[in-house]
Amino acid sequence: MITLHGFAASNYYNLIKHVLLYKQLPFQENLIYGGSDELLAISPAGKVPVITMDDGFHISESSVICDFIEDTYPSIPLYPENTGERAVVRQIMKIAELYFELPSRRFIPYVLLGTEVPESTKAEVRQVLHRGISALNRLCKFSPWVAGEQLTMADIYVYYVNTIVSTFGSSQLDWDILAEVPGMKEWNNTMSQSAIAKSIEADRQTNMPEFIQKIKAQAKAKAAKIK
Ligand SMILES: N[C@@H](CCC(=O)N[C@@H](CS)C(=O)NCC(=O)O)C(=O)O
Repeated sequence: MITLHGFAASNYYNLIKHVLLYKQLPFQENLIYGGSDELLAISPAGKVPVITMDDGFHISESSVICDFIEDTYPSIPLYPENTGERAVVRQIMKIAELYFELPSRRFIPYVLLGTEVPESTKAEVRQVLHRGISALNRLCKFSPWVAGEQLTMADIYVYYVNTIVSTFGSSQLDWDILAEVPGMKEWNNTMSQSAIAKSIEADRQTNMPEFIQKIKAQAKAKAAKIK
């Protein structure tokens, strides 16, 4: 059976969990947080999610895990058959990661430590997000799914990216970023209504207090070391 390592407060973890559930693959969850030797032993960058296969093979990096799952378990496909169309799905995922997810994540350390985000950081983030908005405007179809008629990996990927983008867009930039891509809010709402997305959201909310406690304890330990 596949083991999915990580924690439910992580949107990256949740996107892989959504893929496994969508493809109806049996898996077990192993609760593990960042910064542990146990995690470094299976994830070169010490990041979650990671999956472990029955034969002890470990793989990390969400988009790589998505491809690996699809290649290993092609039934209930999440990529189109046509190679060009597959590439477009991956292009949407990459653009969402680079120009939506990663800039939005720059706010996380400030929010967790309860400190003000410098205006210069906000300006840099805004600039990258503008690039993401204009790229996704060109690429996303919402007819009815992100890449067209078939629900693909890009739908699952962008949906979990958007959890971070919309949270920090509104709290840090006072900006409804999803509204900048016509059709995205309606599609996002459809995605949130699926039984899989709802169960993952319930698990996220359950894990959030423990995750925040963990991060605060890690920050305290770091500060004590510096002293
Ligand atoms: N590039 C990685 C990023 C994953 C990532 O940032 N995971 C976060 C949780 S959402 C993490 O492991 N943080 C722990 C740490 O940085 O120590 C991916 O695509 O999977």
